[in-house]
Amino acid sequence: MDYYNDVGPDRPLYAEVAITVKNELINMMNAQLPLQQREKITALQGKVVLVLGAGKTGTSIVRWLTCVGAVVILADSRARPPGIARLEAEFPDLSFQAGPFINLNYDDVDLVVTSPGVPLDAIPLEELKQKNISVVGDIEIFLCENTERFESKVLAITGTNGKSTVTRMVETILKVSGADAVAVGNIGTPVLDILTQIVTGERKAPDVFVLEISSFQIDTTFTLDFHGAVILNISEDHLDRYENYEAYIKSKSRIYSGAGKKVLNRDDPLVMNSIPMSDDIVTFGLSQPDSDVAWGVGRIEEVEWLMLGDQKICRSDDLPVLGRHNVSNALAALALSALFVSSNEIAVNGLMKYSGLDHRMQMVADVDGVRFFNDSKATNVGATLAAISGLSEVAILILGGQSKQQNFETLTEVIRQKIRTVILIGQDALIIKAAIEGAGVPVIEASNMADAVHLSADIAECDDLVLLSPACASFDMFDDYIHRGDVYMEAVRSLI
Ligand code: UMA
Ligand code: ADP
Repeated sequence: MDYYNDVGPDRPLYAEVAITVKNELINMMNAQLPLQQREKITALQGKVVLVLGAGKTGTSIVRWLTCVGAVVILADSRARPPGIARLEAEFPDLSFQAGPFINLNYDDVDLVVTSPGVPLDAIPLEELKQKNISVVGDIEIFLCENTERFESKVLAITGTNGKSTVTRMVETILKVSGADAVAVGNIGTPVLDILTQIVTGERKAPDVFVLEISSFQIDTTFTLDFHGAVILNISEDHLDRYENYEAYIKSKSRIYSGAGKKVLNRDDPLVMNSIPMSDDIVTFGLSQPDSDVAWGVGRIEEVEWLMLGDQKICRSDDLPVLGRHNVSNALAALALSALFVSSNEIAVNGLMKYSGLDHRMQMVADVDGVRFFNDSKATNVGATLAAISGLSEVAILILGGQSKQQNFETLTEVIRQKIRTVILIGQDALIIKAAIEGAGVPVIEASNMADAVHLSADIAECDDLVLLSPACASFDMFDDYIHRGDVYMEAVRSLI
């Protein structure tokens, strides 16, 4: 079970419990917040607010609520969650309750604010509905407060893969264009931490919040009214949290429910079918743009260009990132940024300053003509598929870990086309081996990451590329994807 998407060394013990978000639960959440209730969220002085989850988000919620004068109770399923000591030091009077949320006493509670990692079926929604107690996430509070107090613009970015990349690209483009932009949300900076800093005078409200929002966060947000929003792509992930794939798709689609510009991926039929066509839609994709509000690519005299309608924007081989998926990400970032940056030239300047994120197609070293890339953040098949598809050369692929019941056969065709040898690591190596058999390339099992790197160095020929893109969670061997990438890079550097 991996509803932490491979982040954080503190895997929860309660993860053994079967968890699904049923469609009715999301519907119940959607229906429970009529307009008149929203003021409850922004007028919390003296109100009793129960915060579920003592992680990064929970901590930011406690800070915010304390700042606005609410009476805070913090709850966590674990007796001593890792952040609790720091929170107790920061808030000595904090009331903390441990144990299953179903067993908590909600009688005197005015509002429940939950963390994204808490599955909805861990919360007694029916009981809370009867007691007229709303359940919201931190993003809902942030959006309501922002509308009431600051009126900063909000751009929202979701998708199965590429969220952090596009969020940082947009932030960089906007900053270079002179706007005060800040990336927040699922990318790792909880929105309420920034709001607290604004109201305490530590920083001013930015012109634009670039919000990376996960489907878990969308499920507890109701004021989904963004200046612009994009679903980058949809493929199977988090199926341990959703009743089925349809529920996951439905969750993502809600990002378009507001009034702003909707940016859609032409190459992804699930995204294109998620809302009816309308005037406020802009598209992007790896095909020739078919209208003047479409972003795409076009070939002119043997050169591939990123284009808006029939205007050339920049050469794709000038982009500072590797792979076709990153061309798609760059187009999405340009399309969203265009809501604020009037000149394409300035936007391109910004895009060129984006330096890439660690553990995403990160170049590690060139060892005797063999280039090693670290794509440890590829924790699902969709990400690895994109990474391999985007390669123009032959590669050796290091794959494996916890397979999360994904369908690895999806990789067979690209492996056949682009991969010379697959090296498998991790607990589900045999399952993956059976699934990719049809590719007809040699598959070798390695005992650990160092072994995998040494094997790949032995096999590789000059001009080959070695790619760690595991398509799996890492918890069987590592603390998280960052640890996995670091171990890989250390092994690669030891070859030099
Ligand atoms: N907890 C319970 N009971 C439960 C589940 C969790 O008590 O049933 C407690 C845990 O014991 C722990 C706390 O909740 O003390 C953790 O809360 P959390 O899982 O919501 O994690 P946070 O630290 O608050 O981090 C969250 C996001 N995590 C998840 O959605 C799982 C972070 O995204 C995000 O950066 C952060 O808020 C700030 O917004 C990470 C992620 O993996 C990167 N996101 C997934 C993804 O990208 O696919 C959705
Ligand atoms: P997220 O924040 O959605 O997890 P990241 O930008 O951190 O996305 O990238 C995660 C993984 O997905 C990386 O391995 C990266 O190479 C891959 N990836 C990035 N963009 C895309 C895309 N548009 N389509 C498919 N995979 C992608």
